Amino acid sequence: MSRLPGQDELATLIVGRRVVYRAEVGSTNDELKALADAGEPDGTLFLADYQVAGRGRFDRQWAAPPGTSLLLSLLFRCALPPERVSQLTMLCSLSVREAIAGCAPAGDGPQPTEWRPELKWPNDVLLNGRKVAGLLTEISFRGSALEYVVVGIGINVNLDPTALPPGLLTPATSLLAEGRQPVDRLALLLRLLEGVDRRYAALRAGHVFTSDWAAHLATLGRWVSVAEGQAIWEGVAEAVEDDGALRIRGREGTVRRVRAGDVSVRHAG
Ligand code: BT5
Repeated sequence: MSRLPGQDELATLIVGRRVVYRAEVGSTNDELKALADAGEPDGTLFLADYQVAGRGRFDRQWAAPPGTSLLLSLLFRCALPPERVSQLTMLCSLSVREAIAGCAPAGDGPQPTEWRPELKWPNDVLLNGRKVAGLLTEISFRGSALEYVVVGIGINVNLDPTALPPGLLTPATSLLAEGRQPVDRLALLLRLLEGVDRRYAALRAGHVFTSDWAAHLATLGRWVSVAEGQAIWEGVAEAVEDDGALRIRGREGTVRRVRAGDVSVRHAG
């Protein structure tokens, strides 16, 4: 980052009030978990310009050439029952999609360009059908109680998607590729932190984000195929539940709840 968010320009109560920046790290999630174990406060933001070991789910790689992306992790310490942790992922991905929507270029015609990013269960953000961001939520327990949650967020901002490794799970894009002009990463970060802070306050006041999240989910109502470990479930994605599970109704009417997995949308039913 050319500079970090100044506390005077950040209109948040908790999220990003403390910022730790390193130009290059292994993974921002790993760095923030180590800091959390040492007592960092609720809302701490860990930011990097390059990760040599950026991770997705199931230890997959998250790739981003240096200085092209937003690579960050947020620390949440709140008394949530473990089955509600997905609400933190939901509120963060809703904030990512809102922040991205606010980056649409002005356009040269009378109509401004409109971006409608969508969510892909369980943790992707899509722009024009391609993956523009991914989230990785990790939880630490003390005994059976939640100690803290780290939500890692990677957003493809000014990168050339063709520079990413071949064979990605979902075709990728970036804000630069879609808008054909660079996006100010600091402005995007400030918008993101403000959205997360506002929604985090609502969560602590008892708000549930499931219906808002479901409203932006590209997957609902479509015929999907979900890989869960070695198993593959096919059916219509009917609903998401408060714990983040996807409910799928199979051809023979059986209903299955899938908690973690990879979904691909199929055209045929
Ligand atoms: C994710 O996992 O999408 C979660 C990504 C989270 C990354 C952030 S960056 C900051 C923080 N620190 C970390 O170490 N991680 C978090 P998953 O759904 O498992 O998708 C991973 C897959 O996405 C990979 O196997 C690739 O196929 C693909 N991929 C890798 N880099 C990508 C990119 N820049 N854009 C789009 N797809 C990518």
